Amino acid sequence: MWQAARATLDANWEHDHTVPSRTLYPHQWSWDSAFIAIGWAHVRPERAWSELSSLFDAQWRDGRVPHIVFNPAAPGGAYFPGPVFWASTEVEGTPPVATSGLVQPPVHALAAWHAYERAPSPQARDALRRLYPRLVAQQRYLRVHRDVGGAGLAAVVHPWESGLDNSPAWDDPLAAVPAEASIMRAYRRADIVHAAAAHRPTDLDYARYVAVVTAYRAAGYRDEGLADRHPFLVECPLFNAAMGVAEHALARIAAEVDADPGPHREHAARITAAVVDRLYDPVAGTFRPRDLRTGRLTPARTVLGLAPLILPDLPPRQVEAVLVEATSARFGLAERMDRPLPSHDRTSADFEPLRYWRGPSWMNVDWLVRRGLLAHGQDRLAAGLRASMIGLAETAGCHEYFHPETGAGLGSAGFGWTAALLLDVLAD
Ligand code: 9WN
Repeated sequence: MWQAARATLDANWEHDHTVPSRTLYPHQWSWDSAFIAIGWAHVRPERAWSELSSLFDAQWRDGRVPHIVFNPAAPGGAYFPGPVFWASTEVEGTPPVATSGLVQPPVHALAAWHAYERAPSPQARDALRRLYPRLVAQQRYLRVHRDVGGAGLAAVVHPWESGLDNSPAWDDPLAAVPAEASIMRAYRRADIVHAAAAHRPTDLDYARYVAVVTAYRAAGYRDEGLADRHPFLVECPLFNAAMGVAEHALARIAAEVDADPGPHREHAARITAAVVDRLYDPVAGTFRPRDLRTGRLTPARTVLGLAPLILPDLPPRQVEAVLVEATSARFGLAERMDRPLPSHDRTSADFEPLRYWRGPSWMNVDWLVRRGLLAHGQDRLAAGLRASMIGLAETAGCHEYFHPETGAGLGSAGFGWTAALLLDVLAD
């Protein structure tokens, strides 16, 4: 399994970064690169640092790290929406390379710290030192420009920014975005050439994705005034938990590169308090996204609700609640798991075992939840999840996602973060 995972990373390596998939995703993706760097640290540490530094070379002047960095050598039409659609190079303060204008969950500081811990060396410390100010700028962008709700959390402006694109968590806020599936006739989706349409978001989802990007792009991807004009604004528990845990990781990195960890600890404490205050639903006993357009928590109970467990300073009451939710029939976490951890409540009527983030199991979410369990001393549950992760790759290989009942491989084969995080749990 180690060799197969390593071969997958090697096959996806592209001069200075790793593509998530040779077929579906032939460019560089932001949170993929973070997870992938952790895997490279086990086998070729210099690639871990190349992975992260090539991504941050595309950081915008305002600090945002784009969710896609386009490879100019990839054929046009290889991915929709491509560089022409985003038109990033027409915007001031952007790098010469074409990128998207959105971000993804800020798991990079956490990944940089894990990569460093797994393969510390003077070269790795130098790489960490160079990365540190860029990670700080990434956090500042989110804290300053994206605090649309004014409570210390970052809002995501598009479902793609959550990384869990078509999660049922976004159904309500997306339904308010005016769009017709028929507008997709004007475009050519590349994803359904490479993956079964039943495993992917629908045309209506895509019509809304396009409408939300179009609104942001028309405003030059500026964040001032988002509250008054933007059709999709949500505070996501996973995104904000990642932002909080990034500050914990930055405090450690700062200590290693002779910077001051103090401000990072303060930011971390503030973010954790805001996640609890804004996104915890005491009635349901789980975390839910807050739709800033309505002011309400969104109704679906998805795996996003478990993500705040990665915050090491999450109060005991919320830790307990997340454990109850995770071990319930909805998610089935156990010391011996009989099925994989699903991305959506498997007892819910809209659970779809084949469709992307509406049911299937994903290795990066498993990895985050496992880190959270370890952070809160839940070693036996963490071991159960680890065994489940290894079992998935053992039966199905390094697939993009997995059937949440049978464990069958879904989406793209040869998927980067599956291989990388498999290496990490095998090594642990
Ligand atoms: C849109 C690359 C990315 C992941 C996301 C996943 C999927 C893209 C898509 O693939 O999103 O960003 O085209 O579906 O949802 O989490 O980073 O692997």
